[in-house]
Amino acid sequence: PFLENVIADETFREGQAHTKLIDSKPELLKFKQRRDRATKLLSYLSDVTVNGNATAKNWKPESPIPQPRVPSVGNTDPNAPQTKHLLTELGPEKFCQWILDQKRLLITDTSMRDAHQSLIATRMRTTDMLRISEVYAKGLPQLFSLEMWGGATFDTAMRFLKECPWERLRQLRENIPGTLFQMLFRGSNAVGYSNYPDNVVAGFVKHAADAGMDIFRIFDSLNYLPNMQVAMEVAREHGKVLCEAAICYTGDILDDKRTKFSLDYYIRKAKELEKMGAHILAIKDMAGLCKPQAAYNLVHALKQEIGIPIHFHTHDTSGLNAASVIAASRAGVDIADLAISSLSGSTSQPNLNSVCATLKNSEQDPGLDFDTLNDVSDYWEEVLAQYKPFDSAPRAGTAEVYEHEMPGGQYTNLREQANAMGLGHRWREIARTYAEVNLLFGDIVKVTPSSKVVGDMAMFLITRGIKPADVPKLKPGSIDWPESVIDMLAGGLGQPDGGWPAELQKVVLNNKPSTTKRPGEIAESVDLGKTREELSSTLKREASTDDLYSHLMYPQVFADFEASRCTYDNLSGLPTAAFFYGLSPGEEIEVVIDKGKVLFIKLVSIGEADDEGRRTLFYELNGMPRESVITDTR
Ligand code: 3PY
Ligand code: ZN
Repeated sequence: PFLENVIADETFREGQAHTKLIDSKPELLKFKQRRDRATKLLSYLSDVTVNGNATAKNWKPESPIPQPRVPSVGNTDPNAPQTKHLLTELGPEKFCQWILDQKRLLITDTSMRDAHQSLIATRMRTTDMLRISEVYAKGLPQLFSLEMWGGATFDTAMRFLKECPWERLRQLRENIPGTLFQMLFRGSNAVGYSNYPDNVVAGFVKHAADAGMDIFRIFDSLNYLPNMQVAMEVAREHGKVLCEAAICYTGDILDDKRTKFSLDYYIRKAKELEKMGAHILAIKDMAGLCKPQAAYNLVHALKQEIGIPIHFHTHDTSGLNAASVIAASRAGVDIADLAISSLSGSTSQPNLNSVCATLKNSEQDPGLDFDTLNDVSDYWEEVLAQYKPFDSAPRAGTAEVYEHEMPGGQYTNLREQANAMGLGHRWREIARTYAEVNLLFGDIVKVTPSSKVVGDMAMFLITRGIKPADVPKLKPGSIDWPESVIDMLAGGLGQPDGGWPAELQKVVLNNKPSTTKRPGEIAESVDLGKTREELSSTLKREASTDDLYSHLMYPQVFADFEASRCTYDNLSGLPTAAFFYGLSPGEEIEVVIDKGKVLFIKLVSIGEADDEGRRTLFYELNGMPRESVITDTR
């Protein structure tokens, strides 16, 4: 074990070992702890190698997938003013004036959040982000921000990747100190799917800001603005971060018959958000419904009505939303969300590289370096190859989105769910039912979590052969409706404009209580001190603030994550292919276990199963033979 430590040491590996190495690095003698970690890692690798990974559908590549190649940092511009430094220097108000003063279109790269949420079910692992972080930090200093946290990444990190979301945030912050970080925050639903008490929402925002978050894009899934107030106030009053409040775009402002979501509706919401203290307004077009002319009209009108910068977010589900970004830019939008080429298109954001190329030689040229953009795209393409079982986004754009209005992040999930239930061949019908359920609910904004409720109801009705239009005629109490539908119609997510349809409420609620009050007003505060004490006693260690908020958001997911950490330790340094698919005999990987500490693991061979199904796997760990036994449960 001592030799394993020496071999894993960076100084030794760089050939600078000398006889005083041990004197200067007493930690080399801490081999017991390291040995434990290595044993746990081998035990994870053995399990996934022999039994597969159920969350990756037990898919195996035909041949080992190599680690994606990291490009060298190319053309850096040390004089480019980096946004994080500017925000620190100027403070939020003056920084917003700086944004307004820029002629160029400022760009947010969504590759590390919405792009992978919308293309590969939010499965991108921290190591794939960290390995390219230096190229972002030094090669793309002109980026306005990186959206790299929040939305579905918080629970997915723990649930499927066995990673701590807070560690991801801190590690990326350390590696990318100059570019603003941005997160998606679901207002009173925080990073969850239901309402949380006000003090939990407030504490979460404060803790994320302390951990390195800069821009909080806050929205409500029904555009019910009172649900956004608490988070907005904390972000606003923090003093060092930006409160970006979003209007969620749905419907079509170009369609005179769709009167509920008219241009006036969005202007009214935007003005209210400006009054509530937003530093920036986001247009959150989560389904990609904002057609180019609509984007132009909307931005043009908003620019006359509000004084704060405007940030445009869309998805490319229709295949033509890059045109909407260009149109928004022509109308004077300040910032736009885009994804690097290989992670763009379809249910993800439009293509960052191509939009930049289109704007070159115009006043709006974002000024990013094309060689670096192409290098980063090559890197993400190789990263994507590791996530094949999760890659289910449609290959080409589809106009069907204007009918169903599903958010980009939900489309692939619902399609997967339909496939898993053997209903894949009835997709068009499911999409149509989703649209009809929206009308049944009174034509609402559909974004997490309201979109999930529409999806739950659509699947529920399809599997029972009930037509959405027939629901209001059913007898109250005759059907056990999905919990999420009952909660939403009882007011648990807040109120849509115009309220919930009364007939439908009667059928679904069947005399269960409902409210039109803001849900956070009713939810009791959590005693944070007491919760922390209880958590510490469950964990049998001091619960950190990270632990506290992970637990408050997702108690069971956090408990399972903690159990995985106890069994296997921290798995986030494993290369992605090894994490999902295990190793093939002869394959060797490098595992970063701490900064500057690498383990070299080679799988030599897999032994035959004994009578009880146990197999011994033979490894070399930093050149030394090691064995690990696992029960074959296939
Ligand atoms: C989320 O809430 O995760 C979303 O991406 C909504 O668009
Ligand atoms: Zn989105």
